[in-house]
Parts: sequence; C-alpha cells; structure tokens
Amino acid sequence: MSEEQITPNNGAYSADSIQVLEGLEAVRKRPAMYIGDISIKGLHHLVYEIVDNSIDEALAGYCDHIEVTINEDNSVTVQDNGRGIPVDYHEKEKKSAMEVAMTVLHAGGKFDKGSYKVSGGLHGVGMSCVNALSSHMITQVSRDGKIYQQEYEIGKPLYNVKEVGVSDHTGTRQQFWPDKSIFIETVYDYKILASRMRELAYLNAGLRITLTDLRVVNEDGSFKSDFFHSEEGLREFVRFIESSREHLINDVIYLNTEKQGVPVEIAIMYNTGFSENIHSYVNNINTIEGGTHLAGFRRALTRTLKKYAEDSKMLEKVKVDIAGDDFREGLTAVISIKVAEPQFEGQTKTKLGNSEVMGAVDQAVGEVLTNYLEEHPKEAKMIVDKVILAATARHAARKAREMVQRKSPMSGGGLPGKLADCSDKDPIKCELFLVEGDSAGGTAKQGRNRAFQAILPLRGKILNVEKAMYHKALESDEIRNIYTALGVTIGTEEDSKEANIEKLRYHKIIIMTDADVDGSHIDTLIMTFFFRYMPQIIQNGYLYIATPPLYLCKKGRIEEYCWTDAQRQKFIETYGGGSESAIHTQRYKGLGEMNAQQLWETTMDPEHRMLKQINIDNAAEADYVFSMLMGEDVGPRREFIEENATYANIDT
Ligand code: 0RA
Repeated sequence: MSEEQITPNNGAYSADSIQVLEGLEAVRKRPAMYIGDISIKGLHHLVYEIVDNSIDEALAGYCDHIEVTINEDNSVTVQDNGRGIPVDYHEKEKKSAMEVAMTVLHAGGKFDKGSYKVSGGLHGVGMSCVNALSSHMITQVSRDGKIYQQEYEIGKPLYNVKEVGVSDHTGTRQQFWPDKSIFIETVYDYKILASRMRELAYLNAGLRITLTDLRVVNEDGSFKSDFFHSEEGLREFVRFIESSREHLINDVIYLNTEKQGVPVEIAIMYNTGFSENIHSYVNNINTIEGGTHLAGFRRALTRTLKKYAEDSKMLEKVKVDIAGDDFREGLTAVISIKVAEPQFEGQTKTKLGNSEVMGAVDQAVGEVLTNYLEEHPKEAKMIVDKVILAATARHAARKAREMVQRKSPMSGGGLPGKLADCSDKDPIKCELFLVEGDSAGGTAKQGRNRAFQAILPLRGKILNVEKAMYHKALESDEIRNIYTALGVTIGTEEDSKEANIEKLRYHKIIIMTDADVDGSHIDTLIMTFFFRYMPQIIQNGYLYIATPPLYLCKKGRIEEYCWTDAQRQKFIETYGGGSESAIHTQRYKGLGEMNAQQLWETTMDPEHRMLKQINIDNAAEADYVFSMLMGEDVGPRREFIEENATYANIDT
C-alpha cells in the first residue's frame, strides 16, 4: 500500500527491542493511521481496542464478564474474567509473553486462538497501540494463583513482568491514561462508551458488560453505572431498534448458523414505515459502507420474496414492475458475521470486500426466509402486499422526482427563489445556512459573507420524513428547495432512493435555528431528513448546527456574549461583584432579536462562531433515536428530551 504500512515480524516473538521501539514510535508519530483520529473519536477508540481483546477471549469461550470503569482522573480500566494474557518467559525473546503482547505492534494476532480469532477492531492494532498512545499503562494478569504486573510509559516497560500478589481467579486488568500530548480531548464521554457497550452486548449474546463512571456519584452514594447483557442477542437488538415503530408483523425472523465456515447471525423485522434500515457488522464492527455480506443479504431477500410472490400468484394483477428497493421498505435488519481475515475497503474502511462471504449469507438467508414464508402464509401475504404497495408508490415517486430534477440547477431549472447563493463556486469553501424562518433568514442574508456563505430560509417546521412516504416528501416545497439548493440529484435509473452527492455545492451545511425548544425540534427534523435521505452528508462530516448565544451581557462599555447560564453568572461575578443590578443582560430568545452585525459576530463568522458537527457514532442507536423522537409514543420521547435537553434552562 503505502510506505507508512508497518509490517509485523513474521516469526512469533522474533522482534528485537529496536524494532519494537520503531513500531511504537510509528504509532505515536502517526496516531491517526492506527486509531482513526486524535479527537474524541480516537480517544474512545482506545477503550474499544482494549475491550476487543476481552471480547476475543469471550468468543473463545473463556470469559463472560467485562468491567469497564472510567476513573476519576479520566484513565480507563478494563477488567475481564478470561484466562489472562500468558506470562510465560520466552527464551528466545528474553521477555515475558505479556510484554510482547503489550509492546509489539500486531502481537495480539500472534496468539493462536483457533479459527474464531476474528477480532482486531476497526484498525486491528490492539493493545500495544493503546499502550504507545498512553502516558502510563498498567497491565495485571491473574493466572495460576498469582497476580503478575508490568507498567509502561508511552509504550515502554518500566520494569520486567513481576509477581505482585496472589489471586483465586483468572483474568486480565488493563488501566491506561491517554497521552495528553497526543489527544486533543482526554475527557471520556459516558454516553459514547455506553452506547458502544450496549451494542457489543447485543452482538455477543450472553456476555455481561458493566460500565461504571467513578466521576459521577448518584444521589444514593453509588457511582453512575450500567449493566449490559442480552440473552437473545440480535433478536433483542432488532426489537430495541424497532421499539418505537409500528410492527407490520410481530415476529422477528432470525437465523444463527454457519455457512462455508462463516458464522452468520441475522434478525429481521418488518414495520409499517417506508425506510430500509439494515445495520451490518463484521467482527463486531459496524460496516456502514456495507459490502459483500450486505449484497448477499439483499440478493437472497429479493430472490426469495419474488419467488414466493410469483409461486403464490400474488403478482398476477400487479401492473407496475417491482424493483429491489421495493422488497426492503419497512425492513429493519441486523446482520452480524464473523470473518477470520476481513478485507475492509472503502473511504472509511468499513466496507467488506471478502467475496466468499456473499454466497454464505445469501444461502443462509435464502433457506431461512423460504421456510418462514412457507410456514407463515398470513405474514407472508402481508410482506408481499407491502412490497406491491412500495412498487406502486415508487411509480408515483418517480413523477415527483422528475419534478425535482427538472428544477435542479444542472438541468437549467435554476436555484430556489428563496436561496441567496454565494459567489464562490468551490464546494469545499462554500457554506449553506438553513435558517429557521424568513425573518431570521433576512438578517442572515445581511450579515453573511456573500463570497462563501449562502442562505436558504426555511418555513418553520419541515416535513417529518419519518412519517411520510418517499414521494410525499419529494412533494414538499421545503425539501425540494433543500435538494435543489444542494445541487444533488436523487436516485439513479434503477429508481434507487440514494442521493448522488457528487455534485454537492457546499461542504458545510449549517442548520441555524432559535436557541429554544422549537428550534431544537426543527434541528431534529432537518437532521432526520439528512439521516434518512442523505446519510453520506453526515458520514462525510458536512452537517453542522450553529450555536447562537443565549445572552448579551453589558457593563458600561464592556460587552460579552454568553452561551450558557454559567458564563452569564461569571460575567455578573466578574463585572458586577456578584450582583445582577448595575449589569445589563439581554436574553436572546430568537435569532430575529439579533441584528445582522450581531448574528455575524456570534454565529456566522468562522473566526468566532462555534459549530457543532453532527456525526453518527452508532447508526443502530441513531436509527432507534430518530424513530423514537419522531414516532407516536410520548413517554420515551419526553424521557429522552429531559435527559438530553440543552435548553432546559429556558422558559418556553
Ligand atoms: C492468548 C492466549 C490465552 C489468553 C489470551 C491470549 C488472552 C488475552 C487477553 C487480552 C485481554 N484479555 C485477555 N485474555 C486472554 C490463553 C493462554 C492459556 O491459558 O492457554
């Protein structure tokens, strides 16, 4: 590939110490190559790498409990009850196997764990990589009645492996302190870890995972903690994702088998909605770009349903043609497979390339689905009826889409009348603000830098795409305006719903709404639209939310914008001696209360503004959250909003 590729030593434990240092030095020089990035994402990735090793031990059948603890100082401890990393001394290597595992890049893969050694995590570099990126790390192994320990600084051992005590159990305990000189952010986010641990529990039925945060004490004196455990695995996972949707049929169609040496586990549900939600995993990694396993799944689904529908003569009266997409409307599925040597391709290395997997998944799904349809004629009819409905709707959508296409910039139809475009044409430099309301839109038009900032005012709440059929969404003026302003085309000749974002005219799309509950509702509606219809925009990091200030605080000639109550309080303390009288604070309830200059200074000027980038850490959870937020059920929605409200302090 490139000269940056690190080649592991072929013979096990044959690395001499110089090579070892070179290996870990490379990790510290180019950390992003090994863990993705050095932001909050990479920081959390360190935990996943360590947990992956314990999961391997669980897959091998020797471990059933993993405890992850965020310590007060933002170090993290991962403890498992497996056999413990081997500690035997290697004559040739002149060091303990444990030291090799912790200090040699890729050493993790050299332990022979048989055919189910499938791990590696996304970047597959294991414990030594985490060690190299930690200012300090302590490894403790309980084995053979003893506790063995070694400590490291930036990956270098501080002493030889030594005995530090006795133990009546086995297991591995890893504690690491992410290096502050490497990571931009070193404070762990409980929610991000919790969401991954929940996912891992569903993906590995039977495994128990405890997550504890020693930085947060509950009212009863205990620490913040969650326990994740799923006896039924993907069956429960798909029910969790679907819990806010109306089911078309109540069954989960489930299979857990092995074909051509590939373990395949799949759970499928049908809902009455219109989107296709397939979440696929390879070795516990979410393959958001899909690949051969997804292709095999789709092929089997289409073939099997088509054959059933034809054999049962249900298609005889159907006038329209049926396309691949029609078979997947309202389908939610989780696919999890294990591959010994996965080939990850694509932009984000989350697309499976192994060709042998396609047939394995195809065969497994074909068999199980055929049986299900034969044994459940009532449910089978409901599924096929839904497919026919989808095909009919798609034909209506084609007309709606042609309307949009005709109006798109490429076909000369011109841009939406409401759009105030920028003069620059280079998408990388250009920004589009989606602004709540015509009045704020007007202010933004005056305040912007017209060279690279375009403004599209939106009329209040855009359509909730979670509840609308595709062709209805395309009939909405606001949604059509967004498509045309962005310059993307929708679908291909095969009537796919996928948007083609190659022609995207802006690489920053910024949602700008009032800092109140209505505003955050509009944020959610727009994010839902992008998540369902143009997920690539989010995946590429193009979607942002602007953060207008809540207050303008004044004392004489001193003026300061404040984004939180704490900042306002601090201003009062600093300039008013703690007293609010003397001080003038102006509460901005909406964008409209700022003049063009203020809006520019606080919210639009790249030099001073703060943008929140929208990214999907966990697509399956996002799928659930969006369907829940936009669904019928008030209870879970209120709970979620109360827990996550940013604007709870604002009168509404
Ligand atoms: C290789 C062999 C054996 C255990 C492990 C690796 C192991 C590694 C890690 C990393 C984190 N937790 C772990 N638990 C186990 C088994 C050696 C034996 O007892 O035969």
